[in-house]
Amino acid sequence: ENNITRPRGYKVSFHYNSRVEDMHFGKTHPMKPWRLTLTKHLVLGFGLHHAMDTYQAVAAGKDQIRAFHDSDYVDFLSEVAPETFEELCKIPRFYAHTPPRHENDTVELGPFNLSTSPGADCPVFDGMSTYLFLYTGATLHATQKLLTGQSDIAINWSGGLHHAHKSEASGFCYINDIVLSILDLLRVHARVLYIDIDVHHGDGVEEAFQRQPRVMTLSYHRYGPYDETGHKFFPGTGDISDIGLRGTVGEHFALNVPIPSGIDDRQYSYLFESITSRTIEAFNPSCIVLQCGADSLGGDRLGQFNINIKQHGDCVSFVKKFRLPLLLLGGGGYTARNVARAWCHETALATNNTLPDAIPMHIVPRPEAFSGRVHGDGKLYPSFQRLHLNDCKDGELEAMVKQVDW
Ligand code: ZL4
Ligand code: CA
Ligand code: ZN
Repeated sequence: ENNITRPRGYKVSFHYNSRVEDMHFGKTHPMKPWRLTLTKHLVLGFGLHHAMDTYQAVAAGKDQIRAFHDSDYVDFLSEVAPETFEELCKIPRFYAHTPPRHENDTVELGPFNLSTSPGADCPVFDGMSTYLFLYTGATLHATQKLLTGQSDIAINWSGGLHHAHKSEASGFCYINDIVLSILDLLRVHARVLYIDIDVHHGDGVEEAFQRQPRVMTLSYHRYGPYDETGHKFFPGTGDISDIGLRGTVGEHFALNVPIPSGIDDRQYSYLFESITSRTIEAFNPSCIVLQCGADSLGGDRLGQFNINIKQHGDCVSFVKKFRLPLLLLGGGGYTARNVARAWCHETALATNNTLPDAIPMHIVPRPEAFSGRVHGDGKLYPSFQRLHLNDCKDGELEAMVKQVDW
């Protein structure tokens, strides 16, 4: 099928459960689990599943999640639903975690920064617990495959939720599957390197390991002075001077690469390759976790970078060349068709396959098979015929990226 072959001399595993696709965060919320449906269909359509061991993820257990998260927070996440939210809010041990109200808050925030208001970053939605425990389960199983040596590269595009804190949801992230994975890796590996190419700062992972010299966190992200609306780009942290907690043994084991809007392929590649290679040389990790947030692509609904799928994938190839056990995770990505193209391309890179630019017609699912199916906001998404891997052309997107400052 389509000349897809298994890689020689190493093994790749793919961890996923299609039930995450049924979820929606709310009418116009930018996070669309539907992008994972698109990704899955491209991966299967190209026959890339023949090049990997594929595993259906099972939900993580509450105790596994307590390895990092607050016990009450885990209970709340496992019990919460739109119908139970109000009652749960009244329980004292949960109520105690409600953040103080800010006078210009547009949304009412409940315990742990969760909310049923439509404008919330972290809404409570139908099937939310299922979604959270599944993406976490997929990451933890992927981690297990790396630890046992059954996989050399393990992939979970539904994971990579880097903003979640110990007892607080943040920026569309509820459970920090990355922190949980690294905690498992630390049982066997002396040093773990975490690299984050999502357009946002990987603050949750950095914070969790700010005192830990055995984990080095390296995030590339949009960062800069206030924009014209008076806001900083989310989450507003990750300055170049931020290098881990001062005065602790963790100092110098965090690195941040703040980047202005509009960065192009050439500039990104220069930064990524010089800094990443120097970091690997100096830190000498025995395994790597790479968060591949696709909101760093040009034309992203939330991102402000201008890099192409080719360059995004080149970051994966560059890290892969070091031949260390590698966990590939998803993350952000808000222009669904580009997210799917990028992660499918990166699945091909991981398995040493090259995909044709255009999707051959015979593997394109018939569009009528999808019409009429409503995904959350009621809009029909573009059909697969438009998913060409070379759609995101160099320079073409410049006009879409606002040159705000710098
Ligand atoms: C939305 O349209 O900057 C949420 C969030 C909901 C539905 C309709 C409500 C309209 C954009 C974002 C009002 C929306 C106001 N709806 C949202 C300070 C903010 C408070 C919330 O890729 N308002 C917060 C989080 C970032 C903020 C980015 C990236 C995750 C990751 C890993 C997280 N939060 C201002 C915004 C919409 C919405 C439209 C939104 N939220 C854009 N950026 C944010 O790094 C997965
Ligand atoms: Ca980042
Ligand atoms: Zn992001």
